[in-house]
Amino acid sequence: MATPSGGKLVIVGTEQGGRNLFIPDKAQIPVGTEITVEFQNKGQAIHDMFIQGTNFRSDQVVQGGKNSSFKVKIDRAGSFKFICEYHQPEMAGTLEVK
Ligand SMILES: [Cu+2]
Repeated sequence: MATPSGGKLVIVGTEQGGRNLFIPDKAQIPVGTEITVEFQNKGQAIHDMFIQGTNFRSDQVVQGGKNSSFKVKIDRAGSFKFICEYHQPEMAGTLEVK
């Protein structure tokens, strides 16, 4: 479970053992608070990170070895799925907002 540190939440996208995945695939942020998500592509493939049910997303194309930071502020508590649009459904995670 990842939580923000200094207002920043780091989520890695990569490949391991032939699978595409987020590390970690569970994170928690406070409701109504703006944080910066730094999505780090540490793999070889193109990945992205999109928080479903919101407009918050990384750049649509994040090349291997690159990062993409974006602001997130969600005003309602709940559980939000985040996905890589290139590798769904396997590459997904859960963001808890509370
Ligand atoms: Cu991906």
